Amino acid sequence: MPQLTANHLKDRLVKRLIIDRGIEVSDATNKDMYYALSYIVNDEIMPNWFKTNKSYGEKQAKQVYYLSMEFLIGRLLESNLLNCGMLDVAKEALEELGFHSEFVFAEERDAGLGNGGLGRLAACFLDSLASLHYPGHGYGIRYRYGLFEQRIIHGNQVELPDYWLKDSYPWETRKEEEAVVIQFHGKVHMFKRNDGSLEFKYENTDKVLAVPYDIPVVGYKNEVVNTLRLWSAEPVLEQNAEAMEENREFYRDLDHQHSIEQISGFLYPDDSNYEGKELRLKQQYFLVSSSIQNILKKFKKGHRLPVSRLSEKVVIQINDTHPSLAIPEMMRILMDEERLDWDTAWEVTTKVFAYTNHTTLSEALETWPQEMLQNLLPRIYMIIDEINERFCKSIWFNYEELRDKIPELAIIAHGRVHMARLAIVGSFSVNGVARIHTEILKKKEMRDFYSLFPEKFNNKTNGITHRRWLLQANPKLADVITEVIGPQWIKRPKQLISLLKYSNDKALLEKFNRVKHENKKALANYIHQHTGILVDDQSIFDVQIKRLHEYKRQLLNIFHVIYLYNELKENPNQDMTPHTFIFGAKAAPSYYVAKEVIKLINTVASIVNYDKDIQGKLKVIFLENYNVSLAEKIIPAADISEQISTASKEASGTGNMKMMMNGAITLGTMDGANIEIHDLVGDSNIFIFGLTADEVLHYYQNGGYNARDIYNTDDRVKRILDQLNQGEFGKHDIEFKDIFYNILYHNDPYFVLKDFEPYLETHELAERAYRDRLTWLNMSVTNIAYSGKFSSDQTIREYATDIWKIKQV
Ligand code: 26W
Repeated sequence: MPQLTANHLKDRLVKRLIIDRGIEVSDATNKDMYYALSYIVNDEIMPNWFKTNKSYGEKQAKQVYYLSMEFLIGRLLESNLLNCGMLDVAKEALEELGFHSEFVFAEERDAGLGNGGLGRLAACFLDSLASLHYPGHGYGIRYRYGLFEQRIIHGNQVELPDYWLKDSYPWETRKEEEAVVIQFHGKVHMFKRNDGSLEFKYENTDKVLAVPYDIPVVGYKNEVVNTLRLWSAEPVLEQNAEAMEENREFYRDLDHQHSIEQISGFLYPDDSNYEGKELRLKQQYFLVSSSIQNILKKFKKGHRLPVSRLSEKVVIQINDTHPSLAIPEMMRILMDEERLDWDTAWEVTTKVFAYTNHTTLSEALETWPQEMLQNLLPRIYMIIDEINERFCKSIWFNYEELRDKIPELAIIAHGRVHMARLAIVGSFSVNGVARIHTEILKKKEMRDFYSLFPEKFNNKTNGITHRRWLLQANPKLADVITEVIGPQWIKRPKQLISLLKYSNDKALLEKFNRVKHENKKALANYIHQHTGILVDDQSIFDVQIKRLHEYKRQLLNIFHVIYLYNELKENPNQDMTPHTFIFGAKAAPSYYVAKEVIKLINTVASIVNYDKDIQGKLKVIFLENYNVSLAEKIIPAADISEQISTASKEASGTGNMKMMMNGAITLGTMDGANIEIHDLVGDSNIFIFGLTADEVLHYYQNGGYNARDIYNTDDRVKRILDQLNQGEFGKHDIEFKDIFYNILYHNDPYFVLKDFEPYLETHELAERAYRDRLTWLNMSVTNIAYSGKFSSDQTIREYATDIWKIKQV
């Protein structure tokens, strides 16, 4: 590609504005500019997209398909520019035309097609697949409404619909000619063929059309463009003139149409919380049926091989159990359409699927009511039933010692279909997302399955794309790094390790310090604009950003803030480094306790931020509508990264890695990937506190500890809980009583009180360390240096070699 210059790009923008929008630059808004630039970037992407697809075809490469109900991709213009190698030129061209690139990029609505960690991981993986030149694509749902938009009104979370497709979305291409039909309900008829084999026919099914919309996934400066294919549900257009004539029928049809479009209508906002809603089951089958049909169609078009050899060319990763119906769906097509017998179909299927588990929380486990599945997907249910029968029989005959355990292993048990069990039985690989998480799966949660299939289990510690989370989100830091160690780290992030050589170089540390401070100033500005609150950019920026969940313990964090506030009220002249606590978190709309915690954080903020007595030493900021774009603003400015889940509960975490890569120091428990961060940087570059996973699990086995003892003996704790109970933080004296009861009457199931004292002590250590600037900066650079290990490029290489057996092409 000839080198694109800013002048050249300016010309193209000017032309584009006239041709597409009929306006001159002087009349163009940021939005006009956003579209003009996006279409130009598309022009660059399209030929490479075509070329990539062609080369995969020619090379007959094995493909990996990542099936996920969520892809939290955020905005694409800036990352596409970056990956196309056009970002600097584009920024220059925009500035010269009188536009701020930041405002132009901000015109794009976040594609919030995910809840949190699982969806963002899928997005990072796509970026790495394309950047490493792997033939890998995503399949998901094109929800018309993404994750709700959060507003905070009088301290409470209010949810607004996220109609992200309101304006046209420049990155998608509708591929109507590749639409497929999905069938629900109906009756299954069984016939015997002449050769004695069985044939299944479906009657009176409800048909839905799945129409794909393709989004390009651009690799970093390598001319590779992979595909994220999102399915949209539409009515199948059968010309039924008679029905249309009758008005009543017409309206019935509108209803019908509406109920079909509902299937891709909205993303369920529950994170780690299973609800057995039929519409969600429909969504899952809609995703897997359209994707599997499409995968097989492509396989047959691209290869002369029989479908019995599918696993030589195709591997499918299922992102948690949500797409696990893909397993019986594959069996259905192989048997009912491709006419394979059961054993051959099963052999093919179990060589194609691999399953990733993302949580051990029992409330997240998917089990569908048997009748619901049977009624919605009769043929799929028959197949699951058969898989179950054969599986249970094989245990009965081959594993006598597990006979008693059959009810706990069976896929269908007590009237429910257990999706994790189906996923394990139907896959050749089962992986957890951090070392400790995989160990807990093997030793506890999936122990018996591990004894049955030890060879299936493996660990793949999560990762994050350093392109979005460092190069794009923190260009100043990226520049300093390149200045010091050269640009090789961009393609080989592990080379960040060379920074260690300079971690005592004062002049250099000063540069890192300056970058962090500039990022803090930028965030302080954002905070001021959006909340009206002035924060001190010299204060410690202490950040906890993630979904709101009891196990993540935002409550522990805010208890600490209340404690500091109480201390300062008693002794306003106390010597304390000014501290800004920053929160971002969405609660599932139906999660009452989580919403109470949001209210508490906002209430504490409204008291602390305006109290003159404490001389601005403490600020509490809750930033509303935490999403990918907001994360990109907050993370580069973080000093302390709060990763304080109850040990054993956070499968991995990925925000911990993002903040580490941006020079924040982790203050956290020995949980998830924090443990692996600790392994790398060592005791002196991380602040670890609290119960270990073993201790937590031990307490659970023995009925917990006594929370009341701590309430009765620790004055600081008593003070805080009484303040909640007596309404000191509320307009009404009942406010926050539920939090009080939850802790004392449910015996503090997440060990907030138990870990409180070590948490305070560790914060004191961190504050002391922060004052020693050189030591702190050294810690910060050490963290950046080791963070290359957590690039999703590394994770994807491990998936590719250990599980997928695919090659870079
Ligand atoms: C059906 C309801 C439901 C919805 C979402 C159940 C479970 C989920 C996800 C599995 C929750 C999730 O996002 N888990 C997070 O996955 C991240 C990526 O692996 C991990 O880093 C987080 O620790 C884990 O909580």
